[in-house]
Parts: sequence; C-alpha cells; structure tokens
Amino acid sequence: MNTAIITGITGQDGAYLTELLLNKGYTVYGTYRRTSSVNFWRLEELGVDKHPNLHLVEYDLTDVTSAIRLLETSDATEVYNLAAQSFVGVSFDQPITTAEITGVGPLNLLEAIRIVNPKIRFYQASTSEMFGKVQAIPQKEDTPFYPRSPYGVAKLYAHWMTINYRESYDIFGSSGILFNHESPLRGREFVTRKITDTIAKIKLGKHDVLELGNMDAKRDWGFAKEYVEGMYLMLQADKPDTYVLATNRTETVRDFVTMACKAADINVEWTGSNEQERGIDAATGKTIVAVNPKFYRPAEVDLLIGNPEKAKQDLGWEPKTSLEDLCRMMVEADLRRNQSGFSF
Ligand code: NDP
Ligand code: GDR
Repeated sequence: MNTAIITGITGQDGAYLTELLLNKGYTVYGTYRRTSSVNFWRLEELGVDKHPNLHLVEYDLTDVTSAIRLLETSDATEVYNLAAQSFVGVSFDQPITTAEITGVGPLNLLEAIRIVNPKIRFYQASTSEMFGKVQAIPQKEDTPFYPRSPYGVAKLYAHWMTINYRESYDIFGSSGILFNHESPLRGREFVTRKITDTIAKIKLGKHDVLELGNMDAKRDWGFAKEYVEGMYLMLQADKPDTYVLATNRTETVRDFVTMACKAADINVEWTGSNEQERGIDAATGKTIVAVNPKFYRPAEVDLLIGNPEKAKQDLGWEPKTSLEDLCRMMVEADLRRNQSGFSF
C-alpha cells in the first residue's frame, strides 16, 4: 500500500488531494498547524475527516526537525508540499514570515528527504505568480519569471530549490506551476470565493455591497479538484519535471462578478470607471458592487494565462470544467451555506 504525506491538509488543495489519494487506496499523513480552534471543515465537507487511512499530524513547515521526524515515522514514499502562506495580499504586510514559510519551508522538507530517504518523491506547489509581470502570452514552462510580490519571490526560491535538489542529489522533485484554481472549498479571502459568497449573501438580503480592489486583473481560473489530479500524475511519471497546469483562458475579475451575478439570477450593469466604478442591480437600481482602494496591491499581476500543453502531452492531464460551470457550482454552494447559516 502506498503512503503519502500531504502538508497543508486544512487548505483547499490539501482536502481535495486527500480525497483523491484515499480513494486510490493510499495511507495519508495529513499535516496541520496547531491552532486554538480546529479547522477541518473542508475534510468534513468531503466526508473524509474520519477515514481509517487518514492520520492527522501536527507539523509546522518552518521546523526542520519535525520534518525529519515526519518522514521517519510515516515511512512515506511521496510528499506533496501544499502548505504555504498562500495569500498574495498578506505577503506584502508579512514578507519575512512569507519567506520563512513559503520559501524556506519547502527547503526544510527537501533537506529532510536528503537525510532520511532520498528515494522519496517530492511535489512542490509552485505558482503562476512566479511569472508576475507579463513576459509572454500564454505563459509556459520556459517563460521567464518576474514575480511581483513577496509571495511570488518566495515561491520562486522554493521552485529553484526543488530543481536544484533534483539536479544535485538526484531527488525526484517535481514542480507544478499551477495557475489559479478555485472551488466551493476556496478560502473566502481569495477573490472568486469572496465574490460568490458575497453575491449569495446579497441575493438572500444578508449583505448590501461587494467591495473589491482591481477589477481589471485577468486570471486563468480552473477547478481545484482537477488540478490535484495533475499533482498526483506528476509524481507517478518516469522522471521528475516541471509542469504548467492551466486552462488557457483568461477573464477579468469584473467578468467573474458578472458570471456570479448571472448564476444568482441578478442582472448587473456596470457604470463609472477606476475608483468610481460600480455594479448596479438592474432590477432594483441599487449599487451592489463598489471599488475600495484598500484592496489594491502595491504591485499587481495584470494578466495570467497558461499553456498546459506539456502536461497534456506527458501526463494526459487536461482541464474539463468551464469557468461558467465552476462559478455556478461555487455560487450554488454559497447560497446553500448562507441559507443554512453555516458558511466558512
Ligand atoms: P490554502 O491557503 O487553502 O492552504 C494553505 C495550507 O498551508 C493550509 O493548510 C495552512 O494551514 C497551511 N500552512 C500555512 N502556513 C503553514 C506553516 N507554517 N506550517 C504548516 N502549514 C502551514 O492554499 P491552497 O490549498 O489554495 O493552495 C495549496 C498550495 O498551492 C499553496 O502552497 C499555494 O501557495 C499553492 N498554489 C495555489 C494555487 C491556487 O490557485 N489555489 C495556485 C498555485 C499555487 P492553516 O489552515 O493552519 O492556515
Ligand atoms: P491571486 O488570487 O493573488 O491570483 O493568488 P486572489 O484571488 O487573491 O486575487 C486575484 C486577483 O483579484 C484581484 N482582486 C482582489 N483579490 C482579493 N483577494 N480580494 C479583493 O477584494 C480583490 N479585488 C480585486 C487581485 O488584486 C488579483 O489581481 C492566488 C493564490 O491562491 C496564490 O496562492 C496562488 O499562487 C495564485 O492564486 C496562483
């Protein structure tokens, strides 16, 4: 039986990957940080939190000794490093914490693998944020990097460390450069879920105005459940490598709001520009979307669109869910949760 470690099991991708690997018969050691309140709602929503083959282990990415103990006690053959300080906005306020967790954290795991068992396969959750300022369209594995946030810089360090350990010590380290992927399990601070949750509340009369930052930003959004399959495939390949996972379609934040409104049966009309831009509910004439500059970032990534051709060729991976279907799935989940008064 295969055994895998998944760091960051309380996050969106950690939950979906846990479900996938348990369904494949794996024993999973899922790591979480000790906090004053438990945070397993995603595992509960997927119905896997009490699975007999799931072992929950306390672990902090910044502690190399606990990385060594984790590898020794679990006897895992695969490690999926999904843990990170993953919010770009916060990385501007906490650049050093972000560097320690998101940049050096993966190095702790690579060192632990080198010490305990160099045969362990390692997946690093790299990101399209490493491309940052547009150098080419669409972005692919050989597009030059130009990160625009402390988060992007930290991820780039971990990405190159994964490649360096591959080349220096023959460690099976693969890096997935994943473009934005969303789901009903997405954290509410990220823009898509903030939009679907707030539009659901507005629809139910529980909220008035959705406040956003830069609505011109363009992102390539896919469905998280499909992206974790790509992570799994990368560690089953004959050799370690770097792969882009993306949909090759890009839309603005504003387009996503319009899509979410449509899914909630609201007809939104746009008026004004820049900080004066507003979205009006055509049926009531009320402002339901407004710009709040506090959500602007000191440096922005304007346009992301990825070419996943290499993953299709080598791994047989392809995105399947359209953005419209993904957005509808998220709005429906948030309508249900807000109706029941139980929303994370
Ligand atoms: P989430 O923010 O939902 O989850 C992050 C996880 O990391 C949480 O479980 C969190 O724990 C954990 N974590 C944070 N700090 C530490 C620490 N010091 N020690 C141990 N665990 C820690 O992220 P996603 O699931 O969306 O993303 C998974 C990974 O993929 C991340 O590394 C992210 O940067 C990367 N990525 C994500 C993309 C996306 O669009 N979702 C795209 C490209 C890359 P806690 O619950 O306690 O905070
Ligand atoms: P991103 O995702 O920064 O791409 O990182 P996020 O959803 O936070 O932002 C996407 C774009 O929307 C703009 N935006 C807002 N964003 C947030 N969060 N809140 C707002 O109110 C708002 N208004 C406009 C942002 O400026 C940005 O341009 C995500 C994370 O999952 C990373 O961990 C991952 O690596 C990348 O995706 C790929």
